[in-house]
Amino acid sequence: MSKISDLGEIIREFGPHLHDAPYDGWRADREIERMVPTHCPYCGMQCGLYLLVERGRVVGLEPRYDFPVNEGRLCPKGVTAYLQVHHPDRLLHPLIKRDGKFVRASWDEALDLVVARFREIQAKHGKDALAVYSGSSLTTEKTYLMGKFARVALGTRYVDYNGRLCMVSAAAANLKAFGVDRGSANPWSDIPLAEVLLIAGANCAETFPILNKFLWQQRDNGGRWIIVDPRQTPTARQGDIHLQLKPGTDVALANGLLHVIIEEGLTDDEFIADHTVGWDEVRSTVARYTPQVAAEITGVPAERIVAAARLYGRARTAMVFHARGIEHHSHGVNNALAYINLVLATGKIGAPGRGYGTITGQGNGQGGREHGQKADQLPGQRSISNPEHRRAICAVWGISEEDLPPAGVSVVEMFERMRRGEIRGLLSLCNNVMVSLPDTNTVRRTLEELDFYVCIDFFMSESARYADVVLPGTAWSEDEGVTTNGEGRVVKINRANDPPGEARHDWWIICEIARRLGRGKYFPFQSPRDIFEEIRLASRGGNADYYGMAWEKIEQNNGIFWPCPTPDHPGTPRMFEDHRFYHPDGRARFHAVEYEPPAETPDEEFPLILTTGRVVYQYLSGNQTRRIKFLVDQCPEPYVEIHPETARRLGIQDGERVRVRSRRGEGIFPALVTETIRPDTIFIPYHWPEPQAANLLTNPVLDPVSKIPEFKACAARIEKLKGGALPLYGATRKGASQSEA
Ligand SMILES: Nc1nc2c(c(=O)[nH]1)N[C@H]1C(S)=C(S)[C@@H](COP(=O)(O)OP(=O)(O)OC[C@H]3O[C@@H](n4cnc5c(=O)[nH]c(N)nc54)[C@H](O)[C@@H]3O)O[C@H]1N2
Ligand SMILES: Nc1nc2c(c(=O)[nH]1)N[C@H]1C(S)=C(S)[C@@H](COP(=O)(O)OP(=O)(O)OC[C@H]3O[C@@H](n4cnc5c(=O)[nH]c(N)nc54)[C@H](O)[C@@H]3O)O[C@H]1N2
Ligand code: SF4
Ligand SMILES: [Mo]
Repeated sequence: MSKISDLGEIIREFGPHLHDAPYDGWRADREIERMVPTHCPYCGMQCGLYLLVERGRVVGLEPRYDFPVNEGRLCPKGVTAYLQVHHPDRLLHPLIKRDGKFVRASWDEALDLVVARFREIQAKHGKDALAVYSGSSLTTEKTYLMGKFARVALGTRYVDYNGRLCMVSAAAANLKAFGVDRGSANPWSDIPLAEVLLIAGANCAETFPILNKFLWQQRDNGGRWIIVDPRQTPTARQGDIHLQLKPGTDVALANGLLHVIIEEGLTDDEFIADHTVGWDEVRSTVARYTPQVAAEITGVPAERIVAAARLYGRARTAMVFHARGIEHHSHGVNNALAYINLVLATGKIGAPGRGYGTITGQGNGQGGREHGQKADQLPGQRSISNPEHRRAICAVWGISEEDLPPAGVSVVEMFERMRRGEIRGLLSLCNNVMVSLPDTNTVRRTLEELDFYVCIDFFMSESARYADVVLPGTAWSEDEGVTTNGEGRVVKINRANDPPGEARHDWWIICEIARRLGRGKYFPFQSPRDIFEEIRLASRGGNADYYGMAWEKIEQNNGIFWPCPTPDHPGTPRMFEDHRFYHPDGRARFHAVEYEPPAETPDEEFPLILTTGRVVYQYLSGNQTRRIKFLVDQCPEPYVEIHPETARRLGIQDGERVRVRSRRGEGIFPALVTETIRPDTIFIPYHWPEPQAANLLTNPVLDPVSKIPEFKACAARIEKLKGGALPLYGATRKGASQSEA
């Protein structure tokens, strides 16, 4: 039988329903009893805000002027974030599925069932028959707990996290090039000091709106921007040079830029000689990428490539940033390495205004990839395959080395193993695979076939609907802990209200399952602070060293940048200042990379390139933002961006509903006919579930190193619907890509 007997009933009970600002939040006579300083739950900027508490309820928020990242600014998601807290859709008690329907259960009943089923599965199929899938919208304390829980409580090798869909290509490239993975080598306050910014595959205006504060300061100082994106995004429109490349061709573009920089004598030969390894191979590789060759592959005119190379190469100070546009590819790691080559060849790193960064996605995208919830990682950015690292962590955890499982596999590979029946049960916290994993049709079948699936969330997600047990966890305002923002700044999240109904803290739920599995002595935590204290010890001596931090110290300093190895250490806002990198010889590594096309390229049957991404008004799988009326009013549904030339050829009107099809699935979307996209490319924002999930179409092929899926390029076609589809204005018109930034 299907795992869901009545979807309508689930939606009626658990939403998504729309929720607007409660009127009494805005009464003139309201009595705010507390203003709790904390940070936005959404993106990696981690803007500072106060939650306003009245009679124990969060009734509003105010931006924090004292927090240097946002200085009183918030974006549309930030200002409405508090509406999640007492939202009518909140999950208030545990649910157990019986005959395809969710039935209310007590905590004892639900947890006993979880433990009994886990034991049964492991007894029958071995320890590795269970998998844990976690997230990075969690505090670092919880992310640490998830890695430890998988390895120590369940004893399974299978644990991974949603940063696998997000940051891992950049992380792998950083590790290869610099020997350490801190997304941004520089604090964002360096941005205004750069003469030139090169921003590749990042639509900051929509995805990191408050970063614009720094970007515009840089412009005010006379700075210039080079933007690399297949779409003329709100970010690209503000740029000086827009390199509107074909999706998936960044290596050719970056190699072409470096070719020109070498030709024009703009390399920093002293820096290359003193601080790097591998230059000769890179130089001979890029020799083949003349501007003409690069133009041929990327579709960007050769003279623009030359102009951009000169602008970046001649600048005294400059910074390179990239995000998922170059990383969500089957060659995502190579894409990032190609841009890092530019930075190293010109020595533009390690000084104010000279720098590099990948812009981290989720609120705790950085912290969530440091302390052991990655398939191959142990706390402190240690490797689970390194005997010395294993020894260090086993000593902290008090387990013997034989009991520490080996490396697991990435989430997409875990799902493959579920499909093959090797993994039979799944515990997930903080992700929504039915929207966010590629190839939704296969994901759905996999969830249907799992023996046992437990989901911890505070809203019923499209994935949780397939669970056997749903446990109500806590929203960000209900717990304490730390997150690390995209700069590497560790900040403190504070508690404003109690969990509603019978909802429990995520960390309590995990520790309680461990206790009931008989592993309680390894999880003695009474509070998140206890967990933080263990992270300090477990990260000590690792790359991401938090040993010198304390919650109070973090709050007093408006955050502390890691590494912070000793209690008297002030933290490290700017990495590589002395041009010492983290490889044993202190040198950074060049990597010669060749252009290779995406796994799927257009052909007669599927003649267009589909790329996917975001809009400013929705967040990730949308499980949090598709319930907030203001955000839904601005952008209620996905759409497909089509160039007017392509639309004309297919006879498609702006606003008309069309079918988009790929080798894996199809969906119906209103057409947004716009000149801002390349004629060979279409774009769909991915925040919605079936039947309008962009991921019904995407290709689950992985980068061989980082194992990130190719969300940003697959082959697709557009079909006109028979019977004439009604144009739909309004909804799509308000899509942020259409608005002037
Ligand atoms: N509003 C909002 N903000 C968010 C999020 C959200 O969901 N909503 N999510 C957060 C998270 S987790 C993340 S990871 C970040 C993501 O932040 P971004 O990476 O900025 O967001 P995307 O829209 O996924 O992709 C960025 C751009 O890549 C371009 N692109 C597509 N293919 C290519 C290519 O081959 N090469 C190049 N150079 N560019 C390409 C797209 O046109 C798009 O404009 O945003 C964070 N902030
Ligand atoms: N096609 C396509 N697909 C993509 C992308 C793309 O650009 N294109 N981007 C990818 C990227 S970069 C990312 S990061 C992923 C994100 O993909 P997911 O991580 O799967 O999506 P989220 O919406 O973040 O899911 C988080 C879930 O956990 C819940 N949650 C949030 N915080 C907490 C908490 O503190 N406690 C508990 N218990 N629950 C919590 C939310 O309600 C939500 O249901 O999507 C990826 N998928
Ligand atoms: S920029 Fe990011 S952290 Fe800041 S308010 Fe918007 S979503 Fe929140
Ligand atoms: Mo992300």
